[in-house]
Amino acid sequence: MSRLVLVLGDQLSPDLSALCAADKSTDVVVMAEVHGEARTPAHHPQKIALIFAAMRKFATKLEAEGWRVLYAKLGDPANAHSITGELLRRAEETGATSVLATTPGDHRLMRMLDELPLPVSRRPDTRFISTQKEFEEWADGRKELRMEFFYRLMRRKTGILMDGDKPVGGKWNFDHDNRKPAVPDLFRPKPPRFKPDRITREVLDMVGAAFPDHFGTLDGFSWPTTAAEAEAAADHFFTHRLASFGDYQDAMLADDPFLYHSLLSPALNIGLLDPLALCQRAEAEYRAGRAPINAVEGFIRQILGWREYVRRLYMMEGPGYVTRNALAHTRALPALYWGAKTHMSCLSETVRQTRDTAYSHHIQRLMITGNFALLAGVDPAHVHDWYLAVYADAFEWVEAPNTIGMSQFADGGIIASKPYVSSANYIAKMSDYCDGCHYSAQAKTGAKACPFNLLYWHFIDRHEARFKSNRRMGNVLATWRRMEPVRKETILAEADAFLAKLDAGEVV
Ligand code: FAD
Ligand code: DLZ
Ligand code: SF4
Repeated sequence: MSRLVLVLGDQLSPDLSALCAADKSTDVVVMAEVHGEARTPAHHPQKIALIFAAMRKFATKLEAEGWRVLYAKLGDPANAHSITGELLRRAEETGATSVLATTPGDHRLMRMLDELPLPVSRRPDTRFISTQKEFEEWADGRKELRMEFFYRLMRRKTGILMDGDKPVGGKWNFDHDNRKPAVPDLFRPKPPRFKPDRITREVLDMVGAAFPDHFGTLDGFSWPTTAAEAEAAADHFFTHRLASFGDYQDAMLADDPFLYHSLLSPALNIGLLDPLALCQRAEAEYRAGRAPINAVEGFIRQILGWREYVRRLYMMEGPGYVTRNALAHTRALPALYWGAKTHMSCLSETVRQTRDTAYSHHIQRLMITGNFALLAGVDPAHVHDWYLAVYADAFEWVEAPNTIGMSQFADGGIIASKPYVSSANYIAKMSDYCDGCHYSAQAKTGAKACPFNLLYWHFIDRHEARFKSNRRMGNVLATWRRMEPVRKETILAEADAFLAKLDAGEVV
């Protein structure tokens, strides 16, 4: 009796557990482009195009390897427009009586599969370096689940950047060396662009026509859509950009949004690259003397540390995680996140770049869009929906811990030991956004006062009671308490006036 083998849009890996467990001669692979996924939430058109183009090419590859693949294109008249609808349709069509699946990356789809009126055999997703058991044993009984300690466990487990039982370079973490601002440099190597081939062009046309209302442009689409292209992108990064990755990891430049970042997350998250192989390659660059330890450790920590940690935490915390709101924030997401005009140059640049490329790097996500939403008290569920929709690499298992936990402190401090909030100082130091901004990063009050300066103290004032026992917030709270009462009143009144304008939809 044949089974249906489900391959989702972010499961495009030859070693997918469901494929490994299936039998080519009897089982049938099911893949489907569906509105149910593309509109949950309304994803950036580049992200939809990336997934559909990569799915079509992966399906062709599976067929060439002898698999029978039933592939539904978005425009097929019989398309059931949901993953479960497609499985039921294909079961009827083929007479298959059960489904073999690799556990999906979000709780929503797991539940949908659990509710399918067909037996579903779910295999663990083995495309990670850690296991869920390993994480949960590590987490068991710990008061705090800090990434840094799980990362060390992963270093020891894999032997990556280890000399015997000691970390290479004598330290586990070189983050302190990774805070240099950048200056414009015309000769900085640019990430490679992958010119759309015939299949990608067909998908781009279709996506443009099917989702005209989604935020984001398709022009300039150049994401890798096959494993071979993704390997070429990785190769370019390791050869030309890894060595400076560490120094400029936190820097932001309006006209050079990618700097030395790898841009590998979309390909990695849909399964075109293997995380362990990327870490091993980075280590090889260090061992060969081609990249310094601060760059290589910094890069490896993001994948072996953060990526593994957030995956495991998301799975452990369960479906309720995305609804957490520890700071009880309720403001609606301001229209400027969808491109409405703003005088704040850091936000308008980051949102513009997001619209044009479906990408921004970590510090833009954390310290510009995330920081502003947190300071302004935006409902974390709205912030979560935005991040999940607008980035090509966004899948709930990785996006939600970063947004709900790291960025919005909405999990009450599971991931971050203190909220990632900052005034304009940090943005002025790490970027060139403030040059020529309508506001002044130095002005703390008055018409030109940077909104980040006003909202920073507004946030501290609102949450003083909550953070009074947090040692890492001690200095900030003490500064606020010591400030002249008149000055405090001015800051709070100006911040309130700013928020009122924001809520009224005025240009701020
Ligand atoms: P690089 O800077 O080159 O880093 C190398 C790789 O490390 C990335 O490709 C990525 O796979 C991994 N990585 C780096 N930081 C993290 C992290 N914090 N968590 C997990 N993996 C990490 N990353 C996603 O992949 N998907 C998301 O939906 C996502 N949402 C985010 C939301 C917020 C609010 C924040 C603050 C961060 C989010 N990140 C997310 C993490 C990070 O911003 C992106 O992984 C990174 O910007 C991807 O660009 P890159 O490939 O050039 O990364
Ligand atoms: C993100 C996404 C989109 C936009 N479209 C599809 C699709 O049409 N078909 C599909 O199989 N997968 C798609 N995906 C990826 C799924 O949403 C993803 O598998 C789940 O969110 C779990 O990570
Ligand atoms: Fe952003 Fe303030 Fe700098 Fe303007 S002055 S770019 S709003 S941090």
